[in-house]
Order: sequence, then structure tokens, then C-alpha cells
Amino acid sequence: MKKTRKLLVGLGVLAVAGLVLIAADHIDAPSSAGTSADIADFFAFEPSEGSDNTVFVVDVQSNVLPDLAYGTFDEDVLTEINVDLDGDLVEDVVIQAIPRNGRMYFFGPAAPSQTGLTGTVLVDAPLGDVEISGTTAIVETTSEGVSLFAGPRQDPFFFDFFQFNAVINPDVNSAPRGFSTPEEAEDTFDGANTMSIVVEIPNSLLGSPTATNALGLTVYKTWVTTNRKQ
Ligand SMILES: [Ca+2]
Ligand SMILES: [Ca+2]
Repeated sequence: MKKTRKLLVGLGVLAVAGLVLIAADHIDAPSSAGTSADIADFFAFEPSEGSDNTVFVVDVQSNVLPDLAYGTFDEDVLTEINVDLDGDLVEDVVIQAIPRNGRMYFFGPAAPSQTGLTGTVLVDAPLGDVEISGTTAIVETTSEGVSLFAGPRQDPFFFDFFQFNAVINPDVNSAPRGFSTPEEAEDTFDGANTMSIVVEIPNSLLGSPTATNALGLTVYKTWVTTNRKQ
């Protein structure tokens, strides 16, 4: 375990030195589309009704072929889950994940020293770490009841990408029948992977939200950014 501690210390030193990373966006952002910082999906949900936990799932990269998927997290990319508690759409706590030597290291939840897209600094609050999975899923659960996973998962995006492109083509003859029926449509991403980062965490560690949604229910307002080391 000496090695693990050294890595954590190494990351801590980076935090002290003020590791600043620049935020990216998902596939519509030219700076990140098709790169290792490309966000494919973000899910946040209660794992079962009445649960006191929240699950966050971040998929980075899409259409990763199984043979290429393993170990493809980018060590220069920090993934940040932003959580707004009070409804002003500014993050109050963040959970961060960054890979090193085959493991994913998680930090937070903690208040970030910088908010928004001006730059992201690693928070000095280790949460736990997990070996990046290959064909067998490895889940690590911390003493605080936080479960962590990082590794390839089948791409959850069901989409006939080629027919979509044909339909939106300005040449009206490219898809004269429009979209395919569900029976005829092909799931272009079937058999491809995304690289998933999953955190299941007790709500008590995130803090008590006062933000409300359109239905008046108290909610966490949450979004994800990827940040590439400059
Ligand atoms: Ca806030
Ligand atoms: Ca942020």
C-alpha cells in the first residue's frame, strides 16, 4: 500500500502547487469532440426509492471498440461532478476523478476553490480509489459507504447514427423514407463501449440541498465537466 500512499501524496502536492485545468464540454465543443475528454453521458439518480444515496455516472468517450477500451482513461483529464445545493447554479461541492497508473482516484465532496469554467483545481480531500476495471467489474466501497467504479461499459446510447445523418443531409434523396422503423433501425453503438466513472455516495456526504426543481421538490442540481491539464 506504500505505492498508493505515494500516489495520493503526489496528487496532494499537485493540489498545493495549484493544478489548474481548463473545462471542456461534450461532443458539440470543438475543443473536446472525439477526444479523451469528450463527455458522452451524465446520469444522476436515486438508486432505489427512499434510498439515502445518490449515484453519479459519467461516461467519457463514446464508440470505444472493446479491443481498445481498456486503460484508455487519460491521465491529463480530470473529471469533475459539480453539485449545486442552494439553487444559484454555482457549484457548492465537487467530486473529482483522475486516473493514475491503472487506478482512478476520487476527491471530495468538497467546496472548490474556483467555480465555473475559469479553471479547476484539485480539491485536497481524498475520497477513495479503485482499480480501473477490464472485462470484470471491480467496485471499491470505502469506510464511509461510498462505492467507486471506473472502466469500460457498453455504450448506453441507442441511436441509428447513419440514418440520422442521411435524414439531416440537405440532399432530400439521401433518406427518402425518413427515419427507419424501430424494427429496421440499427443501433450504431451496439457492441461499443464508453469509459464510465461511477460514484454512489450517501447524501449526508454531499450536504443538504435547498434547491428545488419545477415540481417544487428539493434536488441536487448537478453537471459534469472534463478538465485537461495545461
Ligand atoms: Ca450554489
Ligand atoms: Ca467546476
